[in-house]
This record gives sequence, C-alpha cells and structure tokens, in this order.
Amino acid sequence: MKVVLCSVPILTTQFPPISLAILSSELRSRGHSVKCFDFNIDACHKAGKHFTKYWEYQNGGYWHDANHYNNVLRPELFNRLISEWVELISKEEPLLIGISINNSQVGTHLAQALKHRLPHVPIVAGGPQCSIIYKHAAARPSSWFDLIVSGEGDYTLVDIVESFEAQGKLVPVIGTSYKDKHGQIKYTGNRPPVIHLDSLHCPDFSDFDLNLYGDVVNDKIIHVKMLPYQTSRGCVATCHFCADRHLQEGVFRQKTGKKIAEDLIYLKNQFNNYDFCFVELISNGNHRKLMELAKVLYEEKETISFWGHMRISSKLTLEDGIVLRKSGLRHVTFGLESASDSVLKKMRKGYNSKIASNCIKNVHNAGITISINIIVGYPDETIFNFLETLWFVIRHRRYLTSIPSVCDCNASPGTDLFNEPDKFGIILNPNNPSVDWITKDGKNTLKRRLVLKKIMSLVFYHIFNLKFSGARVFNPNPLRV
Ligand code: B12
Ligand code: SF4
Repeated sequence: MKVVLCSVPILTTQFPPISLAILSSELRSRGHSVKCFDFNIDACHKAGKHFTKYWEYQNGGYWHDANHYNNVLRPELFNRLISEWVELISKEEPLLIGISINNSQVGTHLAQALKHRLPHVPIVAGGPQCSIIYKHAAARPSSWFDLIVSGEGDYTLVDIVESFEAQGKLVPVIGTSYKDKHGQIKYTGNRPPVIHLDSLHCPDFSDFDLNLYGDVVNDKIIHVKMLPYQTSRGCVATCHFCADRHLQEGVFRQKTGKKIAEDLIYLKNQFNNYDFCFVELISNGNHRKLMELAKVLYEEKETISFWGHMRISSKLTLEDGIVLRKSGLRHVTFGLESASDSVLKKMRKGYNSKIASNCIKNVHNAGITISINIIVGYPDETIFNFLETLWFVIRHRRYLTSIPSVCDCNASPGTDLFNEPDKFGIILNPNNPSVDWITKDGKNTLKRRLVLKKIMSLVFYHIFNLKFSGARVFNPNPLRV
C-alpha cells in the first residue's frame, strides 16, 4: 500500500529524521511502498536569510509559541511552503499519510491543508508531541488528524497500514487515540514497548538527500556529514525533573553490540558516511553492551566515528575509555546537571560529584571530547549548592570541549515535579506551569532561577572564552566536508 511519511520543523538540520527512516524501513520490509519527505530541511533551505536563524538551537523556543507562528512564521513562510508540500504529496497519490509532529504548529497546519486537498486520505500523526504523558492536551484526534499514535510507532504504523489495507477503513489499533461517533476521544491503551530492539530493521535513509544537512551558522547551512542512529530506548535512571524517560517509556533496552555494528557498517558503506550521532537518552545504560559494540568495531577494524549522550558512571574507567576511543567514540555529552552532592541526591541522579569528577577525567584522558549540561534552581538548591556546581565546572574546564549548556529547572509535563508538585514543595503557575513555579517558602522563583542562569552562563562565557553559542554544545567538532 502506498504511504507518504513527512517530518516538519522543528528538528535538527544536522541529519535526516530517524523516526521516518525507522518507520519506512519497517513498512518496506513488509512490502509497502513508502515515500518520505523531510519538510524540516526543505523549509530551512527555502527560509531565506531572515528566517534561517530559527533553526539555530538557541532559537528553538520560538517554535513552541503559537502566537509567533500564527503572526510571523505562518504568513511569512509556511503558507507558501505548505502549498508546495501539499502538491508534492498529492503527486504521490498516497492511500495514507503519516506526519511526525512536535511542539511546533507546522504539523497541524500541514494536516489542515492536506485535508482540504485530499479529503479522503486518512492522516495519522505520531511523534513526541503525541505522547500520552500530555494526556491528549498536546495532540488530539480532530477533523484533520484521524488517528494519533502515542509512543513507539514501529509496529503500530504497520498494524494501521495493514488493517486499513485489509478492511478499507482506519482501525484504532492498540496505542492510538481516535474520536468516536459521539466526538469523544478514546484511547486504545498503551502498546508494550519493543523489548528486543535487534528485531528492528536498519533505518532506511534512502529517501533523503544527505548533501542538504548541516549546521546553521550565520544564516547559512554548513554541510556536515553525519547520520543519526538509535542504539537504545528508555533510561536506567529515574531523575525527578526528567520528562524524556517517560516519553521513551518502558524499561531500558539496548541493541546488542553485534547488531549496532552491523547496522553502522551497512550505513557507512551505503552512504560513504562514517560519523554517527546516537539519538537516544543514554548510550551507556548497559555498559556491557556498549563495550561489546566497541570490541566488535575495533576487531572489524572499521573506521567509524560516533558520539552521543551518556550518563555519568563509575564504570567509565580510563581503560574502557581507551577501548571506546579506539572503536570510534569521539565525543560524549553528559547530563551532569549539578555538582552538589545534596542536589544530585534530591534529583535522583544516582552519582555524586566524586564519581562525576573521575568519570570526566577518565573519558577526557582516553582522548574523547566532553560537553556537559547543567540545571540551575532545582527546588531545594541553595546558593552554596549553586556555587559548588560553578566551582566544579571551573576546576574541570580543561576537560571540557565546549561551553556548558545551562538551563533553568523546568517542571515539564510528564516529570515528577509536574505530577507531584506538593512532594517537592513547589507551586506551579497554571498559566505557565513548566517554567513558572515557586517553592512554598517563596525563595526559589522563576526570576531568581533566570538570574542564576545568567550569572552561571556569563561566568562560563568568560572562563571558556568562547562566543556564546548553543550549537557548539550539540555538535562538537563536526566532520565538515
Ligand atoms: C536526540 C534529541 C535531539 C537531538 C536531535 C533530534 C532531532 N531529530 O532533531 C538534538 C540534540 C539536536 C535535539 C534538538 C532539539 N530538540 Co530534541 N530531543 C531528542 C530526544 C532525546 C530523542 C529524539 C529522537 O531522535 N528519538 C528517536 C526517534 C526514533 O524517536 P521519535 O522521533 O520519538 O519517533 C518514534 C515515535 O515518536 C513514533 N513516531 C515518530 N514520528 C511518527 C510519525 C508517525 C506517522 C507515526 C505513526 C509514529 C511516529 O515512532 C518512532 C519510532 O518508534 C527527544 C526526547 C525523547 N525522549 O524522545 C528530544 C525532543 C524530541 N527534543 C525536543 C526539543 C524541544 C528540541 C529542540 C526544539 C530544543 C530547543 N532548542 O528548544 C531542539 C531542535 C531545534 C534544533 N534546531 O536543533 C522535544 C520535543 C517536544 C515535543 N513535544 O515535540 C523532545 C521530545 C524533548 C522533550 N522532553 O521535550 N533533540
Ligand atoms: S539520566 Fe538523563 S535521560 Fe535518564 S532519567 Fe536522568 S535526566 Fe532523564
């Protein structure tokens, strides 16, 4: 059956969307005909001088602002682009359209235009914005989205397509929401996450032109040759401020080193590409499997380089770091968050500042570059705790390759902070609960957090003597071609 899958802003411009590559691979392996469109990269290329900056990492916030979209981005850019995209999709004559949506308005805008042009073609939405953690508030079935897929879409989409093909109508399979005949939203229940990730096919990037991808720098896209890959899903930790672990629900799962190596080598040969970004929460949730990957790549003598997010761990010894470096691991981003033992404990990070210090030194001494993320203003964080973190970073600056990314503590939907504010002694402002919360004693306010964030960022800016740019944090030493 002919299916069109599209992704829309806002996603990174560094590489094609792995969600579409994974979903299309599963569908094609079952004989379906799929065409993928990455409208995120298309929009960035066609945005023109004044709008390209919207794809810079630090400008991500504009996309979440519905007013900004409706007043600026929609009339100036997307009315035009969406007309073009609707024509491109129509030419494919799809029987079903899937859109991967995020918290920008573009996916909804596209779906509305498609419903106008192709009223009989069902539209299925999936992606992070459809997660059940938002309790249908973020993405809901409507007159343009016929079905919403929550959570992992790999097998849900296959079931939707195959039941549609067999029965000639959309069937709300497990893991989806739909509107019943009374207009009520119904959810069919959670689909169990894929446990054996090795059973997933290698992502299929054949529909994407890899020459289009790169870093947005000064209104231009500087080509970077990199592909995303996912070795794991979920996380082994349970940090109170984290929504991502609920988005990638279920127990931590990781592919075997053999399967990861097979896929990476296949992709490397297919695209003459050897730099991979692991797009997952943590790549070292199963240290044994990570080392297994390193061993296979090393023994195969493959020139592959990769980087990703990892969790601070006492298992990352200098010896293992050296093996990982030899296998191609070039960079790690650690979510350090704080260097105060008391805050780390309250956050439930599962390590202390001593372990963090050793881990950072080991990884650095093994020849792997490091960046870190910091959170300021956790509910009970005192000024002393804040200074502990600041001093830790200053002391460890020579081990870090880029300016640390500093974020104020958010109580985003899905986090324990959001779900149980009482337990953490905080009160959420109903108008902006994620960002604007206050401790019951009135001491930790949004204003205070923003001031602390500014101070810390300024100190880092001077210490690292770098131009302040969020992009550096996420694409350390990219391979430019
Ligand atoms: C790795 C990552 C990044 C990477 C690259 C991601 C990318 N592709 O652009 C980097 C670091 C660059 C990044 C950047 C940003 N990110 Co980010 N990122 C992630 C992370 C950790 C994993 C994303 C990923 O690739 N997953 C792997 C793929 C396979 O999973 P997936 O896309 O969810 O797809 C699965 C399902 O959702 C579903 N599915 C997806 N699409 C579809 C479509 C259909 C039709 C169907 C049926 C199913 C389906 O099936 C897929 C396979 O199971 C997520 C958090 C998370 N836990 O998911 C945040 C996340 C996606 N990022 C987010 C945000 C906000 C951003 C930024 C905008 C941040 C900012 N600057 O403000 C920027 C993007 C701007 C920019 N210019 O870079 C938000 C999105 C919020 C939302 N509700 O949509 C998330 C969810 C984090 C969060 N907790 O809020 N990010
Ligand atoms: S280690 Fe990172 S991904 Fe895992 S729960 Fe903590 S913050 Fe979330």
